[in-house]
Amino acid sequence: MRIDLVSIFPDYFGPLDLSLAGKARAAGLLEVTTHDLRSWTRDRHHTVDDTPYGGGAGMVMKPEPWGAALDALAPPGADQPRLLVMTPSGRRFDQRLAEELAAEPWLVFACGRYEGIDQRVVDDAAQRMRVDEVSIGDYVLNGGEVAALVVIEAVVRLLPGFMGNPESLREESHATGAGGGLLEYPVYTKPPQWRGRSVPDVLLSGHHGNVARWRRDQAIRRTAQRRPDLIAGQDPGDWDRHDQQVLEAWRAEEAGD
Ligand code: JFB
Repeated sequence: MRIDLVSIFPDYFGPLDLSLAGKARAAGLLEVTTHDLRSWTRDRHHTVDDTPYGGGAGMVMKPEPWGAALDALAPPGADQPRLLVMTPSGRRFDQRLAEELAAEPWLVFACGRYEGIDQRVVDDAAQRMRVDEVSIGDYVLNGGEVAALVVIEAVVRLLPGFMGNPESLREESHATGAGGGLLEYPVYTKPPQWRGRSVPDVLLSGHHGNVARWRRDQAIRRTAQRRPDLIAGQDPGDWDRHDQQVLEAWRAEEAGD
């Protein structure tokens, strides 16, 4: 996969040389290039912002440098990337979108600052490439750089050949597909006693069936407690009688009976 990142703060992307994305790059699965938007300005002061039409607070990113950047990275008529424009008013990023993006050969991230990018940049690019305006969640950041790092980390670990064991991807919280959509069970390691707290006996029992059942019970109880929205979205075909009983027992406990 090829990734291009455009920003006025390309130094934000330093972490991509480390750990996850760093490994993927070393393995030749990923090629990342960062770009300074100001290199596509033409005035002496390398201006990238201006006051908003219609008035209001803050500044807006001018369309010309963004248009020149996208034309340089993806000349009209040549192969086109999928463009991700990070914005608090975008489509919510989730595991489904991460999986979709992991199947793309080429992503370009537009990371704005100030009050965002002149909307005509998105509308113009969409005439020749797939464009998604994407948000990583309902909170306010100062710019798109950190959001792009979040998306890249979620996508890169899904690249075929990146993870040693694809089984480990299937069991995770927010995994999609059959059996997915529950939060993960709690995990423990040695020592068996720590500060007066024991590891649950079943995990030391060596009884794999009981371990699997206990973990599923814990996943159901945790999900009901923390993310009732995920319980509502479960496929009834994935739930057996015992699962249903665990959920009912949890609800009874919560109700105090
Ligand atoms: C992304 C950004 C700003 C308008 C602009 C560019 N989940 C998220 N929260 N905030 C952002 C985001 C994502 N993805 C985000 C790009 C930009 C925020 N800003 C600042 C703040 C409020 N309204 C500029």
